[in-house]
Amino acid sequence: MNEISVPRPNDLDAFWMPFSDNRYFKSHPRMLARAEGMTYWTADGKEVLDGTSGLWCCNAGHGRKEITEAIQKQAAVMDFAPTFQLGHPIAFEAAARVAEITPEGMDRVFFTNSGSESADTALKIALAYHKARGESQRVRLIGRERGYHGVGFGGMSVGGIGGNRKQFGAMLPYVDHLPHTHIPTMNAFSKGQPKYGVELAGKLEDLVALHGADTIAAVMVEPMAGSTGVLVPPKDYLQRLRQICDKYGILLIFDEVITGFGRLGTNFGAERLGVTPDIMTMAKGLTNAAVPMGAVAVKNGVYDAIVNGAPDGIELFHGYTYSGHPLAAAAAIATLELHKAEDLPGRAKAMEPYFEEAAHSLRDLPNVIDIRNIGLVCGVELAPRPGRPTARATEVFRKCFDDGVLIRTTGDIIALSPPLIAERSHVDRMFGTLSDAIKAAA
Ligand code: PXG
Repeated sequence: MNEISVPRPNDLDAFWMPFSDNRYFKSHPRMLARAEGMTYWTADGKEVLDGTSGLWCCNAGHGRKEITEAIQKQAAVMDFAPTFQLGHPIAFEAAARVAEITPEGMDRVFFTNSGSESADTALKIALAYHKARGESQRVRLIGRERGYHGVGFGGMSVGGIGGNRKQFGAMLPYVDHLPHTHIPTMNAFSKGQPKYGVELAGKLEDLVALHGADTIAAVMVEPMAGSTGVLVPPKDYLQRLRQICDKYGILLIFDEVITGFGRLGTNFGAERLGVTPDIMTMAKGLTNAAVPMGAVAVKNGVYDAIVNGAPDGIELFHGYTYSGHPLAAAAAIATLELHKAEDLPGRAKAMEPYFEEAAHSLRDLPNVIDIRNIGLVCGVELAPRPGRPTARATEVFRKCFDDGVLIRTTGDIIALSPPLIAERSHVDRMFGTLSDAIKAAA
């Protein structure tokens, strides 16, 4: 193994870390220095089992040779080329590969560099679509409480996380929200889709009555809300949202940044949950996170309305310097090949029952108030320490890390979302270590 240069503590000042307690981290640094398969190694050589696929993104496991080599090869052939009014073959190939696995009829793909950019791109496409069809009064965007759509102004506004908004004052205007679907009194300890809550989709009818259907451009939801604590949609909820959107000509956007690329045991959440949106966002697993890349896939009719309906010249005044970046495109193609060759969504599906049982085996531990799961993801919700929300989960996180397992926490909810290559022995270790940490935090 090569020598890894580790910054000395007083070198930590310059990097303003994202979504982090900078002061705590810089006095208690936890550095990851190497990764392979299911495992990270810390800078001092300790092994840590990756229970979170990095940040829900390394679905094929770490250090996949096929992806690394594709990136290296592309970097040597052509590092960068513009995609504004020019093209390079690999970007078109990557888009075609994505279109191969999106739901039928969603064959047009716009490239971004992140989930946040994908969310904002999707919202802009929805607005441009209605304008192109002569309905420019449709400017209202509907999100959902506890929705996460990244940190751009569009995604932050349509998203439903108070903590992410409170520092920033004004949001996008003309935004409203559906209620979230988390009803622990009815659905605690559900396996897969919970039974109760379909009627919450009917709240869209209330927003239509309030604002007028002809002012609403789109509804954006995560098929399964990931980062706010693994909120699995109630049975028939998404079907009902789809029906109401159809009834009123409202576009349905699925944010598949987490649910895409096998996490739910299918290529996309849309497939697993049986509902096709008009627009879907993706990122993370698209390149296995080896190079940043996001994408937005749209129904062909959405593309046609905007592109074929436009006068000669640029049809959509939107894009990024790095849309379809050659290194990202190479990584995406190699990743999608791996997904197909190893049937990673199928592997996740095959592991789901074992993972589900392991997750629900924590049910009787102290302070566990809910466990929920679908595909290869689960949320374990803990009762907060009185007067100190998040403290208990933070203790669990730190103990798990010290004991060699990486988990993710949000509030007092623990999320596990391992790479789709996880074996039973990995699942056993993850939940065994988590179980000990929950007992220790009693
Ligand atoms: N949409 C969804 C559904 C996401 O989960 C984004 C958009 C934004 O993606 P970018 O690439 O701009 O970060 C995300 C990102 C967590 C966690 O701990 C989740 C995300 C990012 C970081 C941490 O749950 N999701």
